[in-house]
Amino acid sequence: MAIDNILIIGSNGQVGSALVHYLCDIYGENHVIASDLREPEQCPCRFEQLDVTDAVKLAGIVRKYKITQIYHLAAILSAKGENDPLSTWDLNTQTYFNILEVSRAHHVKKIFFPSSIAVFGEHVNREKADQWSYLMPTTAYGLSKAASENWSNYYHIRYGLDIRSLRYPGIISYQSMPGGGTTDYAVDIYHKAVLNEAFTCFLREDSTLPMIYIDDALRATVNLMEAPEKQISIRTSYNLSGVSFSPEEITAEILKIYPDFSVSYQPDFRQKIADSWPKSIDDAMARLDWGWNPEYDLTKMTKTMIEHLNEKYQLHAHA
Ligand code: AKB
Repeated sequence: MAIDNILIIGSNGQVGSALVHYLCDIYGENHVIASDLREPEQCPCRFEQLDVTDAVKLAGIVRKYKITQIYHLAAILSAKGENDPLSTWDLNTQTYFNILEVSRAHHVKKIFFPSSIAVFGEHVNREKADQWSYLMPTTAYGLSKAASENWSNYYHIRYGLDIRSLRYPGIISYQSMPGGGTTDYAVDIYHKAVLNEAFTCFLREDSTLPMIYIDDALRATVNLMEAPEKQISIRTSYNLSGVSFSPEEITAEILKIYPDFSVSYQPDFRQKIADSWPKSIDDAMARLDWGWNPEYDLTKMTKTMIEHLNEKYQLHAHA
């Protein structure tokens, strides 16, 4: 059986920079092409400079490498998106339409589209958002994700494109820093702890949000993409759950390792975004359809993050 050729769009971002390595390990570096606006310092596979608003260039890359799968990870996130809502909508939706149309024209077999907990808003069960919740997002980012979920379903029904999607919670990773999100505090806090610096949190101490550790997020993504087509019953996007916690809970966990760590709270405009999102989400459909089960709780994630960041900062210090 021929091995797929996979294009990752947005390979320098928080998920992309970890996914490149994960996919190279599975499919081999000759079958993975990374792409982003700028060339990274290091990349385990071939890299193509790509601004995905340029559909012609995207089509050229798809033809050149006979791409059969696309992972689309380029987007403006929730907090940054509020600086310029219309440009956020334009960029997030236009890039997706380019990918859908190029895939249709060039027979790309599978597409991964990352949606987000940002699709939820008013009229949702905040304690545990159901898969089939009414979607009334309050950010431009959330609006673009909710609309794109429905476009995914449309392209599947109308053109038979095999698009698979997850509603990612906030992703916690050590490989690179997230940028422009409301859940970013939960990555930054670990860096500050390891660097022995005080942390000022832009959310209130009791703001519980759904999060997921990067290893679980990568495993979920590739398990979904690898699942037999007949097991995929949702063509908008699957709720995906990892672990839910608040700033005071993550702080308590870090204090077990760094007892002198100090955190203060200065909620800003991001608090309102966090308040519009559910505390946890019900991922029963992902469990049922393709066997999803997270492996990281808050304690395991904290230990692992701190180990990786210590390693990373020591390497930098000795470089
Ligand atoms: C954000 O905070 O905007 C993202 C997300 C939850 O999609 N991390």
